Amino acid sequence: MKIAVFLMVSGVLGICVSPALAEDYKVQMLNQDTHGRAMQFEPAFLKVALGDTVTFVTTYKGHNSESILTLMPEGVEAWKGKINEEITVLFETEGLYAYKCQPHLGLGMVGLIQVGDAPAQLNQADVESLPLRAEKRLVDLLAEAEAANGQ
Ligand SMILES: [Cu+2]
Repeated sequence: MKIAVFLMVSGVLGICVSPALAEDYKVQMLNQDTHGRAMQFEPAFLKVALGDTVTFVTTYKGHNSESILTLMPEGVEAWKGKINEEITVLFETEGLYAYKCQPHLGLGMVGLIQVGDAPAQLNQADVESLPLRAEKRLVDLLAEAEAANGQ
């Protein structure tokens, strides 16, 4: 009897996390990445599936992760971690999401997450409105996204 109940419950949970088991990715907030670049997220570009989560890990102090409001799909909820806060973000809408570390935006501490396979575009003017080093970094990450999509 207990086994039957257990199977029923796991069956229900199985429906909730369909179609596939969601994954949790980790992005570290670093003073220096493995390429020797100061103040970076790593990996700074991530391609995930719908329903996956990304956890921003406080490897070093003094960083946060927050959405860049102009550089994400319209109508989705933004996120804003506090400094030194480890947060987990759930992605339920396909598209490209750029994010930043607020204290180090001017140093180019930005990241990019692609959710799903659909090619998406960010508004060029909004990319160019970032501080120069953040803009350059994001342009590099967009090129990584294109490469990952085989474009
Ligand atoms: Cu930072």
